[in-house]
Amino acid sequence: MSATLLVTGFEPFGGDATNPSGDAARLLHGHVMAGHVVRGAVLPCVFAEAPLRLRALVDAHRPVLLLCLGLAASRRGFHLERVAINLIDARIADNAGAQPVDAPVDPAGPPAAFTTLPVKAMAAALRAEGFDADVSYSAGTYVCNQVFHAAMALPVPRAGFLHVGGDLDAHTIAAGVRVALAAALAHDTDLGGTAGRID
Ligand code: PCA
Repeated sequence: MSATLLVTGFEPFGGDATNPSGDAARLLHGHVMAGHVVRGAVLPCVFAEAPLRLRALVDAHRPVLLLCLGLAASRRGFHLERVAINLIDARIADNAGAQPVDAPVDPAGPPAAFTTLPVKAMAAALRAEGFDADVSYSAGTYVCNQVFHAAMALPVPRAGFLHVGGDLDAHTIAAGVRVALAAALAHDTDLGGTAGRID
C-alpha cells in the first residue's frame, strides 16, 4: 500500500462562488508521486468544524505528510507558511455565521507552532519552475491559521500550510503543489539561507 500525502483545501467563503484551494485539492486527489498517493479533501470554512474534519481525515488515512491549502485573495503567488499562531481574530464571519475575536485556537496549546515542512526548499523549487513563491511568516488570524495551528498538533510526521494568491487558478495551484510536494519529499531537512523579511 502506498504512503498517503494528505492535501486539503477550503470550500468558498466570504460570499465567493469558488475557492481555488479546494478545487486544487480535488484535482490532486489520486495523483501518484514517488511511491506516494495524494488524498485530496475540502474543509469547511467553519471554525467549529474545520479542525475536527482535519483530525478525522488524519485518523482515517494516517498520512506521512499533510499540506493544507488556503486562499489569500489579496496576495499573489505561493506562500509557504512557517508559523501558526494560537489566536483567532476573525475579520469576517465564517460559513456558519461565527466571528470569534481574541479567541485561542487551542486554550491548552502553545502560543505558536512551526511547520515541519522544508518551506525554504519548497519555495526554491517553485521558483526554479517559474512560479512566484516565498516563505511567509503570518498565516493570518482566520480559519486558515486555525487549521494550520491545529494541524501541527496532529500525529503526522510532517505538516504545513500553503497560502495561494488570488492570481492563481486551480490548475496552476495543483501544478505548483506537485512541485512543492516533490521538494518536501526530497528534503528531510530544510535549506539554509535566509527567507526572512524586514517589512
Ligand atoms: N482562506 C481563508 C480561510 C479559507 C481560505 O481558503 C484564510 O486565509 O484564513
